Amino acid sequence: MYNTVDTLNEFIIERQADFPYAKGELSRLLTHIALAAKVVNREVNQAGLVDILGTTGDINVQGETVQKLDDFANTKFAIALKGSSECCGIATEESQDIIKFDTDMAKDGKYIICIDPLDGSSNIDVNVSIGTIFSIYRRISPRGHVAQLQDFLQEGTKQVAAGYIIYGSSTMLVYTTGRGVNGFTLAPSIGEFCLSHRDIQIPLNGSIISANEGYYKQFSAGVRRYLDYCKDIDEETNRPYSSRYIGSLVADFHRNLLKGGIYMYPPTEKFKTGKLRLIYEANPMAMLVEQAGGMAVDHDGGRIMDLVPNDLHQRVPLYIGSRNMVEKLNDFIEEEEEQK
Ligand code: P6P
Repeated sequence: MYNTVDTLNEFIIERQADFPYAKGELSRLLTHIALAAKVVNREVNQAGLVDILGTTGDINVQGETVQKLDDFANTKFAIALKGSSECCGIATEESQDIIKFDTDMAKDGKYIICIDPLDGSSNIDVNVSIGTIFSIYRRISPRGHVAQLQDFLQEGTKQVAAGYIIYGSSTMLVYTTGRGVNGFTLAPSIGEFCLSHRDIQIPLNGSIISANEGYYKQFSAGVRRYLDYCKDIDEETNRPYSSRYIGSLVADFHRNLLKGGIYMYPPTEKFKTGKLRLIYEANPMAMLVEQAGGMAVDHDGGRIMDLVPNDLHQRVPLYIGSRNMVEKLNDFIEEEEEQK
């Protein structure tokens, strides 16, 4: 008797029943995202072999050099989302303004998507895992017309779905529609994402800290004290913790989601409001981590998903991961504030 394999498509259909009023639009959208992920995955895996490495010479809205694979991923996801006819527009890291889809079917689309097509792309040339991050909202502008900016400036609590694809030793798609987090591993032999991590829960405690400690001296006193606390020797609380940081949010987040840990990007001299972008990095990761039992806050200890965006590319400080670790960091930051 062979083991039945839950493919992503089967899982999406099964779970659609959870949403009695769902008519399949979100399911179709997720299916198109998975298709684009397979196309991007093929190129990422061959990046060292075909002329897709290196840069296009363009500079994106972040002032970062656009790697060819960035461009490729951005185009493939935009084509797939436009073709789904369920999405009326996207906000992407690679474009200053929203991209409004103008076909009649797309204009009638119920959803908008915020996407970082290839996060961590500076790691492409050194073969470190990179990822795609996406966040799905219901539009608030009237259907039958092009998307409007306010569709994209909703707080994270309004997300209907969020997820990422990690292009690593294996390629995985991890997503939530607000009923838990599930992970699917791409089986190249059959070209299907298969359920491999059902109902992911992040450990309440962890012993991994992920931060660029090259900026340690630029961090606030509270953050520095937390990092020092993590390095104290205390067997009872399993310290010192391990430091794991590979400069690719999706890869660092994914490891901490499965094993427990905290990812931190505090304010620095260069990024005084943090480096991570709210609508297509922090919010989707915050929805995932909360659905998995974790926590995501900014430097004031406020819930990331409560922040009301005022700009498509707004940056925020991000502390995200195991609940007890995020709360402990928050205590150190609050203590610092009280001493001011
Ligand atoms: P730094 C990649 O550019 C990214 O947005 C995240 O994926 C990653 O965690 C972070 O920036 C790395 O930033 O300043 O440590 O190189």
